[in-house]
Amino acid sequence: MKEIELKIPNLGEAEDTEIIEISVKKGDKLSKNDPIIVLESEKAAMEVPSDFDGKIKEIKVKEGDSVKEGTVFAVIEVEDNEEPKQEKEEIKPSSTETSSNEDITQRIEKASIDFSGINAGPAVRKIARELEIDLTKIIGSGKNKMITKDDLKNFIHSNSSIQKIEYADLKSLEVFGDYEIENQSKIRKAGAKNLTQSWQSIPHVSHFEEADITKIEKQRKDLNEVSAIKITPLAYIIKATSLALEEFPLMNSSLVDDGKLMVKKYMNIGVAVNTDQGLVVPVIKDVNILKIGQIAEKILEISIKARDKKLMKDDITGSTFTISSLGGIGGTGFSPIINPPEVGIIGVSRAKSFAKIKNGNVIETTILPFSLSYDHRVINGVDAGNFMTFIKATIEKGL
Ligand code: CAO
Repeated sequence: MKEIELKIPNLGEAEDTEIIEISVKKGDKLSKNDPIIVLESEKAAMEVPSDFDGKIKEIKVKEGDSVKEGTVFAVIEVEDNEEPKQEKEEIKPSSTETSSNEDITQRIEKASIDFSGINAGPAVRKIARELEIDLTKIIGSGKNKMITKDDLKNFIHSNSSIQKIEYADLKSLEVFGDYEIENQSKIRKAGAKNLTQSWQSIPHVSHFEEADITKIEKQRKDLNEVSAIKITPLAYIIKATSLALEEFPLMNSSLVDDGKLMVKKYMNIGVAVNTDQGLVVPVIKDVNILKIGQIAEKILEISIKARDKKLMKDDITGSTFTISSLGGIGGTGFSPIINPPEVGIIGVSRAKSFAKIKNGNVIETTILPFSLSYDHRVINGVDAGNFMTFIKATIEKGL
């Protein structure tokens, strides 16, 4: 291996050049032509790409530094036999007076989106190209109406399908009476953001079902006579759901990248736990291989950890499906909000006793209402119906 100093190339007529972006960090592996830094002069901005395949050993500049031709801005570690590109091009800026800058602009844009005549630097163009943003729709606030990164960010925010969270105006409300202002915990704030994002970006549909849990209730009570820890109906629902996820893998999937479906082969169920700081969703891993008693232990363990603020990153990541239970509280049904990137969530409500007529006799049954909210981009009504019918049948036949 050898180390090579990377120097600011010939910048043509550009003077007073400033580093506006460092696109890499120490240790990053680079291929030839990967961008390393973006320079900006009064007239233009330009991207300096790598001439080598290698690993960044050191960055010698920081954003905001002024540089000139020959300034060493980084050191790259390359294979001994690595040679720089054959023809070393002069880097020319993509300036407002576009005539002298066509080559770099074209090289960067790869002609995929026509930005000709647009006054924007390569960094802005690069992001716009990646996000398929039409720069002609943005009015630049820079010199000569140059589109700056902030212009682009503002455009993305104001046009994003994921809108900012809207809050009520305090001033217009305070006229109606006394009030107190309370700060929100970080968990509540993060929850508000995630829920808003999920609600706005996923087409949710909810499906409602009921299961006769008379049989498992008897089994549960018998188990509770001998079990050291309390087993609640939730353990059975988690078990039945894990079996349903095995049977209907579509429900255990995520939409990824450009819309491909990632179907996961492991079943990790997130359980919504209410805490003083807000809602958290610890994960029970590999639920499908756990027995009812083990699931009950896990529910207890994660709820204690959640309420004692002892959850670690590993406890709250990697879920493939979520269950939210309000069974301990009440309600006859609710539509839970999907926990992205999952495609479904089950909401459990409170079981009630009903009188049922069977063979002319009145018998007591316990009915559990539960619901499923699903991502309609992935799951159709029939898929949801089959999934819920499977859970109902699994619970009713006993686990
Ligand atoms: N039907 C009838 N009774 C139920 C029931 C159901 N579906 N689910 C639980 N119960 C009973 C339990 O058996 C227990 O009864 P006892 O007190 O007589 O023993 C009681 O209700 C309390 O149960 P629990 O809530 O402590 O235990 P759980 O296993 O059902 O739930 C946990 C654990 C951590 C999920 C729960 O405590 C919790 O935090 N729930 C709130 C989740 C939440 O906020 N969801 C909403 C998200 S959307 O905003």
